[in-house]
Amino acid sequence: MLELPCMRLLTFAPSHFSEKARWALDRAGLAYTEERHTPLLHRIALRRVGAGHSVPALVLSGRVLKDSPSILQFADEHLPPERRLYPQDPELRRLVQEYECKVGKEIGLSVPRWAYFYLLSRKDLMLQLFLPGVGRRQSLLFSWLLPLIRFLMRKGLGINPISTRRVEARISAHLEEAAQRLEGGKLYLFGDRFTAADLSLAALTAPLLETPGYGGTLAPFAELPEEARRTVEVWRRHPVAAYVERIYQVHRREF
Ligand SMILES: N[C@@H](CCC(=O)N[C@@H](CS)C(=O)NCC(=O)O)C(=O)O
Repeated sequence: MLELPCMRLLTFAPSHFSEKARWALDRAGLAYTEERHTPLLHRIALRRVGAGHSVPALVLSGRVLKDSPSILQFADEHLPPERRLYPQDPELRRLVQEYECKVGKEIGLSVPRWAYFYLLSRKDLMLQLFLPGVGRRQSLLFSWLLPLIRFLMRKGLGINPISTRRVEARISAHLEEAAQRLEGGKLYLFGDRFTAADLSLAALTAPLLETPGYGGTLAPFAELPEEARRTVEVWRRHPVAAYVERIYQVHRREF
């Protein structure tokens, strides 16, 4: 394992964007300390290190990487050419980067909006999801401030029944498109190797599918309302679910 001084990865326990970053750092064999925070209170820690307003953020000595694509690119610099996440071929590299950005918008940003519609009002599930690994003081504060945090998150993310149907349709459409890309028994989204595109699609959909090996916390399926369970069941039967499971089995711990 390569030791670079002072690497800290700031995350939320259930965050799939954080899982993306963890996966790439693990793949590159880079040692880091994960520091978990909770929504809204995380902004204090991020401001202190000069990051943006979202997790993951990777704090290195002298600089901060403020989002998952820059963390993947940094990790990639520490991988041998045959295990890189971004292809050497410029055209293929462009396609992979374009896809990483697209799946971040269409699945990445939609998953929390969809899930919070069902979870925000459940204090027990919110604490179960967000508190593992968080410091004692922040845990108490999060638990105490949850009604306010819930209100601000609902308002800030525009969570309501109509937006929930909209993000649900966006997730389903993206899964369809990915399935088409994989048609004909293709193992990977681009070219014949595992790339940042596969890592991104797998990490960002895994919490919806409860894929074995997912490194973040998950809301227990049985605790979800019936309506949410029905949607998740449809997604779990989608051909992309089997692809995500295989990508996790083969590539999540291959180092
Ligand atoms: N484009 C960013 C998106 C990260 C993102 O949306 N993170 C969520 C958690 S999964 C977050 O920090 N939300 C809180 C906020 O934006 O205040 C990335 O790829 O890292």
